[in-house]
Amino acid sequence: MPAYEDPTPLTASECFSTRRYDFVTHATITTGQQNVWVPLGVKENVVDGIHSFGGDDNFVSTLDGDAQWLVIDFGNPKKFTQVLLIAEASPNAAMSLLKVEIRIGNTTTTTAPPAGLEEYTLFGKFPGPATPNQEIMITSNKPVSARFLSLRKFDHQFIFAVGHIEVY
Ligand SMILES: [Ca+2]
Repeated sequence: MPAYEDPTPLTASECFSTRRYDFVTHATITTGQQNVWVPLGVKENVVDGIHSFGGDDNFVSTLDGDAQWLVIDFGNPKKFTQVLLIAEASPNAAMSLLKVEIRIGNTTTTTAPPAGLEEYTLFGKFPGPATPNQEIMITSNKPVSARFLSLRKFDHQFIFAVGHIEVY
């Protein structure tokens, strides 16, 4: 078998998909402190455009309440109506994803997160608790335009973990 070669305009075929473009893919992400006991729980897991529904495909924070947030920067304002959250695969999802607020904004906050996230407009809430790999779709009643999307967890009895986020 020949080794893989990247397609050229002459060898590639066009591919059409009805899948909507997810604005989170390859966006920039900032989070509270990652949990050192979960070395694979890096924030980049949330914005790589892939979700395996496996145990290692999450961002995982520390137990510290000040670490239980994330901000996604799309680079420029995007218009969307839906935010999809996917909980971690473990039964711990019941403790790692609940009492979450999603907020949106168009500038960086003047006060550092997580407190500064109050400056953003509320998009929706997920009271939880989540079930393993639960797909949580939060829909706005009208399209919004925002460059920044934040998540903040308000129950700090356990770590904050989120497997995946998509925005349409
Ligand atoms: Ca991922």
